[in-house]
Amino acid sequence: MTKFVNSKFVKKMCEITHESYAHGWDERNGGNVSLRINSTDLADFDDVKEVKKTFMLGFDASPLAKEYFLVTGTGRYFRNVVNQPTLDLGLVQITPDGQKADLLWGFEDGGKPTSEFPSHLMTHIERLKFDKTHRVVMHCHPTNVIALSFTQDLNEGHISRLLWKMQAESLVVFPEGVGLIPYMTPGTTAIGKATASKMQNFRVVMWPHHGLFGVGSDLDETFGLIETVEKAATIYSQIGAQGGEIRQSISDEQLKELATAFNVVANPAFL
Ligand code: 2HA
Ligand code: ZN
Repeated sequence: MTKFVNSKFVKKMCEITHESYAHGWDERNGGNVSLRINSTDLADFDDVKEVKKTFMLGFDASPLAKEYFLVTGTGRYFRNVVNQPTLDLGLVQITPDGQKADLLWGFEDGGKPTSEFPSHLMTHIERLKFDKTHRVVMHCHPTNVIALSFTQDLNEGHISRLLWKMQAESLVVFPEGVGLIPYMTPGTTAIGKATASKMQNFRVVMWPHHGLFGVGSDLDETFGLIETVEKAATIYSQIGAQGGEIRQSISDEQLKELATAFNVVANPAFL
C-alpha cells in the first residue's frame, strides 16, 4: 500500500503552491487551493480511511456530500507546503448531511482547512452544475491584478477587454472574461456566495484590492488561467512603466478573428 503523502495529488499541490509562492502571489499565509479527488483514486492509500477529526462548515454543502477535497490549511504559508505537506495540507470528506468535513489525512499539528473553504466549496457546487470535470479552486494575490483594481473602473466589461487586449493569448484562455465582485471581507460566507454566483458565468473572478479566484479541471489548467490573467495585468503595468502611451493595440476585429481561429466564444456582452 502506498502512503498518501507520496500520491500524485500531494506532489502536485506541493508543486503548485510553491510555484505560486515563487511568482510572488502568496506572501505570508496568502492564498489557498482545494482539489476534488475521486473515491476510486483514493482506494490504494491505506492511511486515508479513518476520520481523525471533524470540522463544522457553517453552511450547507450537501450538493458535495461524500466528496473528497485536498485543501491547504488556514494560516499556513504556501512557501512551506513543499517541505511539510502533512502539516499544511488536509484531505477531508464532506459528511453525508453536508454540514461538516471529516479529516482523513494531514493537518497533523492541529491545522484546519483554509478560512476561504466556504468560498471554495460554494464555488465547487456552482461549477459542478456546468462542468463535471471541474475539480480545482485556487485563490491567490497576484500583484498586477490587485494593482489594476485601484487604477481601473471596477466594471467587468472594461477589465476583461483591457486584459484581452494586452496579449493575443488572453481571449483564448479566458473567453468569458473576468468576473468581478465588490470589495468584501475575506473569509466570510458573504464573499463565498458572491464569488460562487459569479462562477455561473466566469472561471476567474477578481476580488478587488485582494486577488483572484480561479477554477479548472486540474491544477495546471487553473494555475495557467491565473498566470495568464496576471501576465496580461503585468503587461499593462509595464506599459505604464514605459510611459503609458499606447500607440497601437489589438482591435475588436482582431479579437473576433482570434475567437474564430481558436474556436472559442468571446463573451458577447464584452465584444
Ligand atoms: O488564505 O488569502 O483570503 C489567506 C487568504 C485569505
Ligand atoms: Zn486572499
